[in-house]
Amino acid sequence: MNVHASALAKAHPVDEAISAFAGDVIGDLARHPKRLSPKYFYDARGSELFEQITVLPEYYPTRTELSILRDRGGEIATIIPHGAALVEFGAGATTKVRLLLERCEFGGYVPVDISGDFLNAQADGLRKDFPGLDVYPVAADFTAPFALPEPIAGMAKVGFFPGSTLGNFEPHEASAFLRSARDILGEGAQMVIGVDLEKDERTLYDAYNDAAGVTARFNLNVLERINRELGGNFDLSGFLHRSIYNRDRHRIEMHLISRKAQSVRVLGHTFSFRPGESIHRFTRWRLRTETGRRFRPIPPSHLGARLVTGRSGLAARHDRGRGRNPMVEDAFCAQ
Ligand code: AVI
Repeated sequence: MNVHASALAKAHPVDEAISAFAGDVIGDLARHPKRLSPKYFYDARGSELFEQITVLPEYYPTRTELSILRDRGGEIATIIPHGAALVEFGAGATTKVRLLLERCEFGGYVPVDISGDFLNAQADGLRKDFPGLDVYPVAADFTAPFALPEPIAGMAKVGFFPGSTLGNFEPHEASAFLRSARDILGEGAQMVIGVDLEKDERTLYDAYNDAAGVTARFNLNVLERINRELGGNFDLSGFLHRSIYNRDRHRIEMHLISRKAQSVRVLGHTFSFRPGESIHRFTRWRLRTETGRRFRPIPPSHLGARLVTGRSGLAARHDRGRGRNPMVEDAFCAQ
């Protein structure tokens, strides 16, 4: 049954969100190696810092994807049914979606994001810029099931998941997300997904270790959030941001490294850190072909096949473009 987004918000009171955050942080810091889930990096400050990352000279993904959407957006528009509802998973600053909104006639736009205040500000901006568009923001963790707003119930659905955020999931999480998206959108829905491809190591390294230190501030912000919301006592100067490219696993790993032996308390739990011990922030998987030892982007037609393994219920439909700094937008159809 579909429920309206305001009813959904009532069903997820703030203290429930904080206790999920607390439970995940305590569980993740007790693990070996310690880790923190990417979804908690996007509070209001984290979302602002991430927007600063997207315009850094070293951070190629946003620029690349915008150029694909600009150059090939018309082709994407041809597969989108007239009057469909567009559901964006993790909408953020809604920059990319504007290129689709300009080219397609949507019956409604549903930006879904965990950061409620940021989301509402974005929705207001879109209503001003696209006066004919009905915008139904949903403040939710898009990795878990959520209800779509009632007014879009009768419309065809198109999911939008740009930014290669799929690469921030572990492979089993990526399959689970795709299955969940398929269930939320329903049979016959389309899904447009942006995925980054393997590229030279220097480009990757620089994109996640920017000279201005914004990525470092973004990553350290989660420790500040733990201090503020969970009464933690992280000393931020005791941790250092470092991203490395793990060649064997074809992925960028972001770490917060302890500069010294130290103990941190969060909600009555004590976590000890050795000098040099890291909190694994998250990983960004790149996709590559299995053939040969050289890195090679997956031909887009194979990419679809690869993503559906894990029974996501999404079948590859079309490749819709490839940028100069290899990255693809693929379209899928839910079965
Ligand atoms: C949101 N996600 C796709 C970004 C990425 O490129 O993995 C997150 C990010 N974190 C630091 N830089 C970028």
